[in-house]
Amino acid sequence: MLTREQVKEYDDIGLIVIPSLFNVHEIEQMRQCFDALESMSADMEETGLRNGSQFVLGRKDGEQVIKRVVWAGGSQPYLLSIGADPRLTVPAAQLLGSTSIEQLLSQAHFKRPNDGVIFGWHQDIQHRDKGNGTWTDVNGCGSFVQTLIALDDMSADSGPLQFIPGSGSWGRVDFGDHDYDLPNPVTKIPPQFHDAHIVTLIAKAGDVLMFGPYAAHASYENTSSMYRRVFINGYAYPGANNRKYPGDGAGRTITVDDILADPPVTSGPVKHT
Ligand SMILES: O=C(O)CCC(=O)C(=O)O
Repeated sequence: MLTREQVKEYDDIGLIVIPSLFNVHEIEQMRQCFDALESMSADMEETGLRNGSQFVLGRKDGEQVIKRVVWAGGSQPYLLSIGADPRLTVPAAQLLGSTSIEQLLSQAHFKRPNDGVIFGWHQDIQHRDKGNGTWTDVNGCGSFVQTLIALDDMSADSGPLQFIPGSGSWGRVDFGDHDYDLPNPVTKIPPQFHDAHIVTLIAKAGDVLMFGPYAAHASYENTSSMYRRVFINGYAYPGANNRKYPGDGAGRTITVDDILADPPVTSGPVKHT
């Protein structure tokens, strides 16, 4: 469970960092799953579904770029078990105010050195609520919690997450269309956004960041010589999402009482050819 102070920090600032939530062995297992995903993508020519995970691919200088793997747990049971782990799901349930939560995201970001992958300024609500009734804010607090596990140290030059403290209480603002490939920091500047307020989050492998759907954040190219991998698990209040996410089993319901009674059994990475 999160402490009262952590919940207050989440409410006031919009983001909390929980240091060393996963240990070295677990991080190594997650990295091996990422290696397996990378191998699976090697002969893929274009974006598509493979073994239950959706690979979003691009190209830079003739080389394949993995922009993200959506529902990475679809092909990697260990990642799926991490998505049900009480260290993520209990705080998510607490922040959402429901013992039953829907897991929408199990997403792998690789950010290989100089691969051009960026995530321009946005709020996650832009990706949840696509209009036309795709999203309902059932709990009145945005109904979504994002968790991000650092699999590598996030340093100033490895494309770390940047964030605006206090943005969690902005509600939805307009950053314009969020195009992952655009090099410009913001496509539209909402009045609340000021460069001077940006903080860069330096994290260690094993640390976890948690934030809500209105937290304004971005991250830029990894110009270091090391990978900057993060594993993202996102949870919604039941009934908030009205859209089908790609990947086998995406949108599963997790009941925290069940998880605490019977914690997930973890297995190793799966290499699909
Ligand atoms: O991998 C990153 O730095 C981007 C994370 C992000 O934009 C998100 O979790 O919504």
